[in-house]
Amino acid sequence: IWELMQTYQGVDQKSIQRSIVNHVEYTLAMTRFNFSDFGCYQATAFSMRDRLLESWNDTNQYFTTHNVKRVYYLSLEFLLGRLMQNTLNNINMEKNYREALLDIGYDLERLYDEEVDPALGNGGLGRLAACFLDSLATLEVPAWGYGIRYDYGIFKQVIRDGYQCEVPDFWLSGGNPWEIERPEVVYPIRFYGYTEKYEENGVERAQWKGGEIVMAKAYDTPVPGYNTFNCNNLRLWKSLPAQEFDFQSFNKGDYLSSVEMKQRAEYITSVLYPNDNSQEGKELRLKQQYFFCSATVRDVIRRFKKNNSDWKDFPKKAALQLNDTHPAIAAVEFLRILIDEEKLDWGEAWKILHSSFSYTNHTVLPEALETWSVGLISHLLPRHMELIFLINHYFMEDIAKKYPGDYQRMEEMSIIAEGDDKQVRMANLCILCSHKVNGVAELHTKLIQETIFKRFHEYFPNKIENKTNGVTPRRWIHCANPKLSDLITEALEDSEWIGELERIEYLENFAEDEEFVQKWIDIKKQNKEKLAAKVKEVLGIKIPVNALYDVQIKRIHEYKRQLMNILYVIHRYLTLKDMTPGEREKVVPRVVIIGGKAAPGYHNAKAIIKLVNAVGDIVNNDKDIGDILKVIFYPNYCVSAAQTLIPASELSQHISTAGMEASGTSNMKFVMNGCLIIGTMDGANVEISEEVGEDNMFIFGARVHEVDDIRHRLFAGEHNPIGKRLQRVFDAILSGTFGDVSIIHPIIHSLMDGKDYYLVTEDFDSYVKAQNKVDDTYRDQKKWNMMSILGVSRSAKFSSDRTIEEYCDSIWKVDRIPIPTPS
Ligand code: 26M
Repeated sequence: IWELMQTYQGVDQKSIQRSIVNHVEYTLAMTRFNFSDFGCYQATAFSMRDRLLESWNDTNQYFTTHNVKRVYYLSLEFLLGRLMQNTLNNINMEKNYREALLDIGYDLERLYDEEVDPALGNGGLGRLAACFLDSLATLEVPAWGYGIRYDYGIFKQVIRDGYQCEVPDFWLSGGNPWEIERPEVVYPIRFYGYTEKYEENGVERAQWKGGEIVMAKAYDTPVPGYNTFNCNNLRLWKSLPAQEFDFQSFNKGDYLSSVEMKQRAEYITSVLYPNDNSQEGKELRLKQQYFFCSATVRDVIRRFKKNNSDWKDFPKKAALQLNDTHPAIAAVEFLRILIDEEKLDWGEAWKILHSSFSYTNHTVLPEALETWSVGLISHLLPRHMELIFLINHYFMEDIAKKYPGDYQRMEEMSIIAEGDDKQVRMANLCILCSHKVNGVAELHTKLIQETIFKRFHEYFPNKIENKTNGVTPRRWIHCANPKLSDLITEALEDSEWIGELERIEYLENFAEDEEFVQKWIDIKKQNKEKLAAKVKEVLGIKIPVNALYDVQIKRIHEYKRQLMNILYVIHRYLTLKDMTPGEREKVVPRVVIIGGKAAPGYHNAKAIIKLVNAVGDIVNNDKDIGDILKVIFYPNYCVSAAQTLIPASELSQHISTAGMEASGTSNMKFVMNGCLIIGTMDGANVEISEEVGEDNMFIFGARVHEVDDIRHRLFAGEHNPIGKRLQRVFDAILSGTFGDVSIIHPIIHSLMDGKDYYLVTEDFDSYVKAQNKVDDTYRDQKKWNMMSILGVSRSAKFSSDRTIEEYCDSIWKVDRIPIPTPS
């Protein structure tokens, strides 16, 4: 059989070409004499998938035979980004494919651009899941990602008249060559209905009956690691109508309602909810959550049972990680199956559940903490609601025993928030069901221990711990910035650093090496040129390459303070206008780029986008200003855009109100690409400053411990008078300097009234000072470049490989299992 497979698996030019052309003709049914770039992209992807499947199969077979412990990463979002370049680099075949394609007249880089960006995520949380998959595979950890195969990913952002418009992203329209449909892996999923109780040997169990059945079908995407034969899997579920059920209605003659039922079933996995750090309690969202959790838990149990017969062994074979509370219902589903179907008693079931589940918190924002109404859960998942009440009942008994009479504490710790509209607090449920809970940066973890989860931290002192986020250097240095990657490899004399980022420390020795620094400068310049060309192509605006590229790209949210950024830009513009042409020439030219999507229902975020566009329109067309200041709103920010923007940036903004950004992860990507940071002491910025040194960053603003007091002062009406500079900025906005931006006026007025929850006015002066320091430093290019190189050389901590190693050691207790390379 191995002999027969050589057609596909050869690494020589002819084999690669043969497999591509075969796919053109037999998979795509196109003619081999003339195929488009898109056709060639698809055929090339199929030929790569063939290779991946071989190691995918070997990996899974090996893990099954050796009955190893697996990690299951449950997430409603995986923001993968394009797969072709990453895959080719991970399997070390980029060069072979480039040459093979060139020989038949195709340019590999052009093919990369043919790929749609699979965007099944909102932002940081989804992208983190994708970086984790890459590190898990690279570290040879047996791991599967589980999620939803949405038909529509995050919407495409189009700007009309300066306002955001949302366009559906039907990413599957051209087919998806990376996935494998698994028609044989299907599970029935129940909704609604009722429960029937019965007692068995003194244990109360239930049968969940009636309601509706929807089928879950699996789609697999291979996840290759860097420089290993191991290949993990990402399994995404799609909803389908259940046949048997339809026939019932059909037989009753209710044809139309049977069709409607089918459509309702398919609707479940249609669309990713575009909220980021805010929740709305929509029934369809809860349906998505349960649908995916039930299918996943059943699949995990089926795999366990293939090789094991004793339930007590489950925690030795499976670790389930909940990516925020979104998959929380998986824990209850697992408990339900153990008790009602596997007939375990409560104590046994609870122990197994608790030893195998763990939960990551990604936010302290109150509007993002998930709650579901008891009424909705009872209606949709009646048995789960009963089990949640039971879990809570036993827990409240324990609390009452430990703190007799402390009703306040019981109220705080209860899973159920009492009131007219009783709510289930999903975070409390997750903490109880997990043996470990983690925050995503040191500061964030400390905050959850001391604020939102304070009582839990007192009661379970060893449960809540820190796992600082990380990002994969494969995608974020090696693929996004190939020239920088080559230079690092040249300096370090081999490419091992890509798989072991600790080695990058050695780069420090080159921070003042003139030849090296010159190459460093040239690479940044080339990346800036590439971005400038892109900006010209999408916006028709010419941006100068000799200016400082200042970038803020992330979801638009008030706490991230894009508003403060643009207010400063206006201040800079007004200051330039005051100057004589001679004075203006001495100012450091800047290109300010802001990009990001606003949740469709988030009015204030959308108003900020309008303001940025309006300011750009005026500034970019002002003859007095010319190339000294350009303001760009980069539309439809996404993973592939990030891969162009980050390598071209010189300064990036991470300026959230202290205490509000759990970690941030793009801050790490920017540092790895030689970009300097202007930022607050928030999230992972704190740890970045510890690693690279405070002198190598531009830190400003109120610190976490000051924020509460400042807010109290502001809201007690004791706000400082708005400074002259900021008042002038407000006046310009309100008087129409930037056209009709009335949508932002209410926000400006409340800032002037001191209603400034995010401390924009409070931090403004210190922000201006930091910006001045940026300009001064940029004038000293020698210093700037040294800071840039030092940043990269001290970025090793922020590799997601380090993060994943920590999860493996202290949460999952799993080992690295390299599979034998085929001879
Ligand atoms: C909730 C309800 C309904 C629909 C969607 C949501 C929802 C989706 C995504 C809520 C929050 C979501 O993501 C939050 C998020 O991305 N948090 C970020 O996580 C990153 C990784 O840990 C951190 O670096 C960021 O600081 C944090 O904001």
